[in-house]
Amino acid sequence: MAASDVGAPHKGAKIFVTGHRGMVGSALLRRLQAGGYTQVITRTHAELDLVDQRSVHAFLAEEQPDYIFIAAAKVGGIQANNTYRADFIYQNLMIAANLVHGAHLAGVQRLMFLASSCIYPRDAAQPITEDALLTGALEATNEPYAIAKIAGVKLAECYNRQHGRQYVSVMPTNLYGPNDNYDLATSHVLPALIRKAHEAKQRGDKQLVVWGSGTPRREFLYVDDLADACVHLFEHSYDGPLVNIGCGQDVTIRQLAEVVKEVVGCPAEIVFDTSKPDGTPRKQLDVTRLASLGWRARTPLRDGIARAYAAAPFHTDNHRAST
Ligand code: GFB
Repeated sequence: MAASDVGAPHKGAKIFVTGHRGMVGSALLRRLQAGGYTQVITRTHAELDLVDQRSVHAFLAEEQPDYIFIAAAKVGGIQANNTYRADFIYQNLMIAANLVHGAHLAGVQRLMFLASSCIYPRDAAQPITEDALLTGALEATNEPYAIAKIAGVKLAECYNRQHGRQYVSVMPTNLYGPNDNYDLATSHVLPALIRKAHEAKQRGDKQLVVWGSGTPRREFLYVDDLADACVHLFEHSYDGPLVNIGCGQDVTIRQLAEVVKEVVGCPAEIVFDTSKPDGTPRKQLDVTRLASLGWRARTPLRDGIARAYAAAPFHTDNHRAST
């Protein structure tokens, strides 16, 4: 494993952040700008379709970035993953392959590929260490997404082995924060619960409907903490094996719903819709490797939820500000 200040990037390095309008990419952008990086480049989907090999390769050959953060992905919650299975596997495979191979062709020596904790086996021992990858069957609801992300991790690894590249993969846990997706049909659980609690409070509903049994456990990391961890690895020129990025603590979905209710100030009673899937019973990341590299999460869950709620597009203050 390598983490050193040797060859640490200079503030004028040309850094390409993919997916900068999404939750993760926008957090990376904020963090890099706050860190004084002066040449961060971005492209909207309309300007550059990352699924299109020819465009991506031409763009990278022309721009010659020093570093790429691969934060772009087709993402969604349990229902979106399970429903749009073809979109999830195809788009994520293409994004990873086009960017990794295109980076290599353009002579880009270093990049970071962001995978996800759901690529570990469904029944991995907890907390999940990095070496659990590919040791068992995947969770069915997100298998297409997981297969594509595993391919991305392996692509990076293969270009390192065959071509001496320094392509790093990180494994974030479940994320939340500003610019999250609040569409109830496609979102992850945390934004969904924030929105449901907000609307239940406004309407004076008696019940707050939570999917599944409430017993699955999930670990949640505030997205600005994730961005900070990624930039920490980048600044220390980390070029070792896969690194989990999490906070090291998990909660049940029921506990999460209780915290969200309190933060939002929603008095409704929690009820469970067990016709919806639970997904993986538990996926807590072991963050020993990340801690040994000198980083730990800072934002407590309750504070992060309060910040996410304050930034949500439907929050009263934001609504007033935008009308
Ligand atoms: O966040 P989530 O959609 O995805 O769901 P996963 C987590 C848990 O929360 C499941 C429950 O047990 C859901 O049934 N849940 C309760 C809800 N209420 C709700 C709700 O209103 N909306 C949603 N969405 N869930 C995803 C993967 O898995 O995690 C992706 O499918 C990705 O591939 C992502 O890896 C991080 O944590 O189960």
